[in-house]
Order: sequence, then C-alpha cells, then structure tokens
Amino acid sequence: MKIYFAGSIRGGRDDKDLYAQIIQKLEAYGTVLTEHIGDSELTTFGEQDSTDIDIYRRDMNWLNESNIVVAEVTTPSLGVGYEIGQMEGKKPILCLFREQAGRRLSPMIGGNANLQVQEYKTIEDIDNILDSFFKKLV
Ligand code: 6IA
Repeated sequence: MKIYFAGSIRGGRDDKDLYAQIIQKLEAYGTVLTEHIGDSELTTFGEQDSTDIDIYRRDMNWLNESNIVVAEVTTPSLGVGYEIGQMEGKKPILCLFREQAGRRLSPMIGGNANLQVQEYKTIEDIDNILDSFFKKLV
C-alpha cells in the first residue's frame, strides 16, 4: 500500500508536528511516500535544494503511483487543494479536518461527495478514523 500524505508547506507550517504524528500512524498501514511533509526542519520556504519544477514533477509522480491519498486540510494550502483535485475520482481520498474555533473548511472539500472528509479534535481521534478508512478499502 503506497500512501500519499498531503499537508501544508507554503500555506503555513503551524501543524507540522501533527503531520509527523499522522505520518507515523499511517506507516502502520503502508509506505508513506511523502514523509518529508512532517519534517520539522522544513519551513514555508520548503526544500532548499530542489527547484519548484523538480518538486512538482516528483510529487505528481508519487501521487499517480500512490494507492490512496490522505490530506490534512486544516491549514488551507493551494498545493494540498490542487493535489486533492488532481486525484479526485481516481483514488480513495481521506481528508482530515481539525475542528477549531473560527475556522471552516472550504465547501469545495467539505461539500464534495467524492471525498471522505473526517473531522477530528485530537490526535487520538485519528486512530479510529484511519482504522475504519482502511477497513473499508479491503
Ligand atoms: O501550497 P503548499 O506548499 O502548502 O502545498 C503543499 C503540498 O504540495 C504538499 O502536500 C506537498 O505534497 C506539495 N509540496 C509543496 N511544496 C513542496 C516542497 N517544497 N516539497 C515537497 N512537496 C511540496 C517547497 C518548495 C521549495 C523548493 C522552496
């Protein structure tokens, strides 16, 4: 099982530690192609040694190669939204949104029946969400 994990980079790195925790949980289900998304050293400037063209090509290859996409969508990110849109209807997509005062998910994600959107409050809630998502795949 190849998993593409999507999370905000230039959209903002406030949730980077949470991404790392989700990635760790996902590793119990398969290979996470995008482990770097949870890298605490990765800032909004992103990876310094790769050009944007290289990153785009590599990420699109990984997306196409993946079996499923899991996206943490609490911090709005153009890149994450684009990745979801590109894979819509092609593979199962789980979107994780953390309930927070003052923040509402875009209707383009929250209102989209092709996506599996799950709201959560704490990292502990993720265990059950992942469990039922992966169970439904088989
Ligand atoms: O718009 P964002 O940067 O927030 O988009 C984040 C999403 O796009 C992630 O899910 C990644 O898969 C992908 N992505 C965006 N930027 C990068 C990146 N470095 N490295 C890997 N994946 C990325 C940033 C660019 C750097 C050369 C300065």
